Amino acid sequence: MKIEILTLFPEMFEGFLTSSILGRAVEKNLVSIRIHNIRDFAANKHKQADDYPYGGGAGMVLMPQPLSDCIRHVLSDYQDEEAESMPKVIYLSPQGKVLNQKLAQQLSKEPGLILLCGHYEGIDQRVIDRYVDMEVSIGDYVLTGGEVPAMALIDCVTRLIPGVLGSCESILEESHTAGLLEYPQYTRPAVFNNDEVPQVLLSGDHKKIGNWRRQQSLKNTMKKRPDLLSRAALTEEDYRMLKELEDSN
Ligand code: 4FV
Repeated sequence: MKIEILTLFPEMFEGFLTSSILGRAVEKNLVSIRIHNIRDFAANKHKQADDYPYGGGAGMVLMPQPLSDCIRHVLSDYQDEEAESMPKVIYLSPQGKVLNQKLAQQLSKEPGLILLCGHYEGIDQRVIDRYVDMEVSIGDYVLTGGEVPAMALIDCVTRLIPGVLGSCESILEESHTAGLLEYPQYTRPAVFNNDEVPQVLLSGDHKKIGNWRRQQSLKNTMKKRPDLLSRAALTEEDYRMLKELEDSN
């Protein structure tokens, strides 16, 4: 997957693109990421890229010329691509479709993503109307810029690309992958501050461990996110476990 990041603050991505899982994915050429400084495309001699909003109001809006020319520059690298291979232009915005695991899975199948990071009050609407394929939000709150949302989107999308994570199982049982929250995780030592790891996890009995983990997922979801239960793909055994959990409360 090719990812193009358009931002006024390239320095915000230092570290993020070279660390951890994403850093290794880039090293393995599973993901390629380029950062484009919108300010470099400002036509005025002062390299101004934002201005006051028409109609008044607080804050600044990203001007259409620098951002449009930056987008056109990036798109020119894809001019020979077939339509279905063109990267999706995504604007990170509180007005967007809220990012969840299902959307992340959909986006992980795209050949490329062009991520527009607004800042301050956002970007000129004419850029959205002309170039944006999809607005995506990371939640119903307002941030200073789209850079943090872009990092969140890149993280949750790229880890779903085959080969990025060591073991595909780690995706299958994660929170929200199957519509439930994940079970509790433990690691060495088996006893820490007199707190013991559940014995079943030390038993080596994979069937028992699997059943315990499913029960814990259901318990976690029922307690923390009961709204997910109505949308989850549950088996008859799941419903039996849920009934047991409800009866034990
Ligand atoms: C945001 C969000 C967000 C609004 C104006 C940056 C800010 C400026 N982006 N999910 N919530 N963006 O608050 O994606 O463009």
